[in-house]
Amino acid sequence: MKKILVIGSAGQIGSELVLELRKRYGAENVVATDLCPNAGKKLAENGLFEVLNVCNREDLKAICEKYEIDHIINMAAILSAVGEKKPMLAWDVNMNGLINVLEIAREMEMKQVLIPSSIAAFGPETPADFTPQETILRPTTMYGVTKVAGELLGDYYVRRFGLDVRGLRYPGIISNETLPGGGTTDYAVEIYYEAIKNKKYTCFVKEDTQLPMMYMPDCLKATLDLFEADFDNLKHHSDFNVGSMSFTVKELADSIKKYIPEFEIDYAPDYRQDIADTWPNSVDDSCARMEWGWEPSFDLDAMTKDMLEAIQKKYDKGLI
Ligand code: AKB
Repeated sequence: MKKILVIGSAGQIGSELVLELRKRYGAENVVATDLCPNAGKKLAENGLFEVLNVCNREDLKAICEKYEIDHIINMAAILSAVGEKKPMLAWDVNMNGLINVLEIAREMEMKQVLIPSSIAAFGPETPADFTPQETILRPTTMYGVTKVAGELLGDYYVRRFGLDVRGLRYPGIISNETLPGGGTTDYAVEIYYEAIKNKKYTCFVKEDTQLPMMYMPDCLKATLDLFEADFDNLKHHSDFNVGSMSFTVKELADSIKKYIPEFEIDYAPDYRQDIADTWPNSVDDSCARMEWGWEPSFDLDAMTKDMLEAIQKKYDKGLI
């Protein structure tokens, strides 16, 4: 059985991914780690949990040895918006954390490392519509710089050391369990919470801003489908485009109005508009479809219905 370490497991994706991995591989085979002991409380209740700063190579190695880890999924990252406020922190966590993971995996001859990339790897010179898999990668954010470097490093470890490294370029991820923290696409989650609580939302990007997005069930599916894919079928490794849906903020607000007709939105663009303007409108994910059978399930209205029902339940129980 695989012995899996998930780093940054209390974050938006990690918190749900760990639970799904534990269902598939057994709680005793999935070790969740996070910087923040409190954030990991829920994960510690139903399985193994360790406090870990990915920048501390000795601690990371000790945990890998203790649990005889042979697969690492590294979700620890500083996202785009916080990364622009604290570029050195973004470099430290995203690059030094990553090289620690890759080096320990290489030294311990692990079976696989999965590292997330992002649509932030693209930049203003990248074709914005149906962005190809192979294209111009000249991001203008520190987060984007670390994502491109991470993709290149991952592919380097595959070629140079024969380590199995895989990664996806996540679009904005929308979910109702754990809030995202510090990203440019966070508006697409906040809007649902505000629609339920206050029936109105002030968005930090303009109404015609269009970005690729994905609902969490599809995000988990993409991550696990790639995690479980046969290495021999992969021509790409650390940089798969994965598409699902793509919409403007106005289209998102209109989708919410179908369920909450009184919902109102206004706009106060801030520095995150400049980041969003450098990212694609939509991506071509045909390589992911061909190499490991990627296929998304949710569209905008199906996601909106699900999101609003889930958040309404939390609201009714007094949880938000
Ligand atoms: C962000 O907005 O920074 C992230 C991402 C697209 O990688 N959600």
